[in-house]
Amino acid sequence: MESLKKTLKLYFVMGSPNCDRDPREVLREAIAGGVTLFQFREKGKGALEGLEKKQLAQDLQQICQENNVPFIVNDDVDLAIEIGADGVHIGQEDEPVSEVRAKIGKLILGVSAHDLEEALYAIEKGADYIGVGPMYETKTKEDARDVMGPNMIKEMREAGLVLPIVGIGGIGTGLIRPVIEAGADGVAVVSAISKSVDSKSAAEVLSVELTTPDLNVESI
Ligand code: TZP
Ligand code: MG
Repeated sequence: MESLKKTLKLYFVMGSPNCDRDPREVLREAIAGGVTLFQFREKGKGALEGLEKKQLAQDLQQICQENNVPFIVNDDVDLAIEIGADGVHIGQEDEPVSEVRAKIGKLILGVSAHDLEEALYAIEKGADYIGVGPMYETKTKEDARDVMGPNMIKEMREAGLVLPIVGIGGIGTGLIRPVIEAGADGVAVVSAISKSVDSKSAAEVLSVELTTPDLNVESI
């Protein structure tokens, strides 16, 4: 569990609809900037399907493998198994957690949870970590729930939840510390890295903020 917590520190989530250029290039830069985990989330307008989706998944997986960054697939459990991904991330509207756990065996299983009840249920059914969000306003996920803020993570910790937690939604420069201070082990980020013209620097700035507790971001 401790090693997963470290791996979750700077979790980059992305698919081709989140990029203004080749996702392979974006991922290479993001990893060079310090991303510790990657999730392939091929969703939204213009998302690839079928063989094209599989090809992109495998290209991104290879980049992760070359750099020792674990590769997680969003939603598509069959694709994850087929290509030998390191794990799967599912939401509340996807296949039941216990069924996914049965299918993927020991692979990493992440589940999105929006309150304590959903989190406890996911853990009971076999989740390895919980994604909680949206922390802040986001334009990336069309059907995102209302902003809950870092306080939801604090509530989960206060209720005794010890499993790894990652905060997601609207996270960018200057917004990381409240999420970590609320009890998250890491942050999951889409656009702050994927939409940057320099994804390496974008990831570097976030990574510095993650590892420097008293950093005054105004001073960078
Ligand atoms: N789940 C909750 S918010 C979100 C997801 C996938 C999107 C986060 O994207 P961004 O660009 O980091 O706000
Ligand atoms: Mg989903």
